[in-house]
Amino acid sequence: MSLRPLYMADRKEPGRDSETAVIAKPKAKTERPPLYKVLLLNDDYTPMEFVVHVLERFFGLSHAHAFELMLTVHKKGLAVVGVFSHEVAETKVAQVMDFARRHQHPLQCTMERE
Ligand code: TYC
Repeated sequence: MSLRPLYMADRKEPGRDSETAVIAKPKAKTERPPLYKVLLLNDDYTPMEFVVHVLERFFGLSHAHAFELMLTVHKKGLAVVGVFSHEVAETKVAQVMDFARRHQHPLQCTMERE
């Protein structure tokens, strides 16, 4: 014969109510999806102003930041111009490559896993 009050009759753990119950913390194992670097490559023919425009238009950079990054690519051969999810990186690369092709510039843009 139970001595517990009637309001606890259905509870599995005597003495624990909903305010004091210990709940096992779920293990935080939600993995973040990989990120991808979008790289712009230097070449000898694409006009500097065109590259600056690309960086402003497709990567949302200010004119000053776009100019600085264009110069980095020009001097170093390549630079990371952004880091995105796989889908967004693919879209950026396709937009840049299509825009360059339509303007008949040999500008190259690629992506690689971070
Ligand atoms: N090297 C080009 C020039 O002298 C400019 C340039 C910069 C081209 C960056 C491509 O990704 C590039 N006109």
